[in-house]
Amino acid sequence: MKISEIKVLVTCPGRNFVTVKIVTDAGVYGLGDATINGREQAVIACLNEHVVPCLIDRDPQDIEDIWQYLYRGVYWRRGPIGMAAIAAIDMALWDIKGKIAGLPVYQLLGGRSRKSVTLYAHANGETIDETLENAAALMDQGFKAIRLQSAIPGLPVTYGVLGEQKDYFELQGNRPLPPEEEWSTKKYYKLVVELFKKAREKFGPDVHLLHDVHSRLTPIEAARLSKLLEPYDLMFLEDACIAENQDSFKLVRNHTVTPLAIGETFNSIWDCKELIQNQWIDYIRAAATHAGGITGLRRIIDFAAIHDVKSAPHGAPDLSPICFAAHMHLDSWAPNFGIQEYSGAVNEQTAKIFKHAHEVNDGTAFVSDAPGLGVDFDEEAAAEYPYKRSYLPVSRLEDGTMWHW
Ligand code: KDG
Ligand code: MG
Repeated sequence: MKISEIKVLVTCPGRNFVTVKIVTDAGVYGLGDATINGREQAVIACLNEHVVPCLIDRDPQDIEDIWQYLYRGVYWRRGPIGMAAIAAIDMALWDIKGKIAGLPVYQLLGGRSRKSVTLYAHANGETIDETLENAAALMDQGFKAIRLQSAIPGLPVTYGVLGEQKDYFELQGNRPLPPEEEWSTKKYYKLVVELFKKAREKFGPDVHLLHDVHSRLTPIEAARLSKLLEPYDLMFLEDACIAENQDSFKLVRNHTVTPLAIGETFNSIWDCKELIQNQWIDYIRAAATHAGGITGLRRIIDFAAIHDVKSAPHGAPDLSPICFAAHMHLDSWAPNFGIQEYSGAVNEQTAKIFKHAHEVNDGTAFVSDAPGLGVDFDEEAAAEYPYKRSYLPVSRLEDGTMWHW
């Protein structure tokens, strides 16, 4: 069997998605997600110019060799662009292998470790009361784990809370440039501790509560927050601070028993080796699209398993339904699966393009038994929504200093 064609397709049904379609001479094709929010064209160029020409006429069944060829065989290893390109090719090859075998990908990984995949949903609000009302509505739908984010009084925009705006696209208006957001740790501490105090008062001890700091704190500030939140028993605190220097998490860890999670921007096992082997974190949140596909993420999950770290893959709306499917197969298989992030159903336009039979019910996802990843891509429907340039925001401290977003 040979790879006869590889298409790199971009569509914007509300936000940009980059999809790779590998076509074989046997007529079977596979799909992969290569979306990097705000850097889509860089991945497209990397794939079209540097990756696709090397793969034509190769055997699509050689998943491991192709992964090594694109990773080890390239002098400029790692990095988000190169690893997203590898990821999309890798997912598409697993999709093809499943279709040839007539098996869903989770069977190729070793079979299921559980019947279904527990999800955590997002409750966001302009006020604490609104956030808690939204959380109550999610609990009524069956969600047993909920991420709480609430607007910070005194700051014009807060991460995760967009109010009337549906997403960052709308914040950018007709002149797409990165919107600027302001940050104050002092104002945040007060709000977030109050949020979790009220949440426990209202919901009691059983529901799993989570929170994403989105890397806005320094390591010692992160340690302080983790400690302040201890009485409210979080399932995990996400991205408490940046971990480019992985030692930062040693500092946080040494001050708290609040479980810690990180990893959505990681590209390979080398971004989290110390975090995992020193057990400074409890959940690794890497995504198949950004960490080298199913092959790359499976390696991270296996390494995490022997250090008692659980998987909790990224599930933001800027990962396409193909990535979500790849995660559900990994989640179904992984012996050390923790929880899957779920940011809600996709919009109608996206559902028209990415068709699948995976189901979400009662706060739980059920992976489809269709061969491969179980997602199809309607190229005609996708062509109705052309690419639109878009950026994520940037963040500054109140005195104007550039800060982490
Ligand atoms: O592109 C950025 C988003 O993926 C990110 O802000 C989402 O932090 C995120 C999360 O936890 O889903
Ligand atoms: Mg996050």
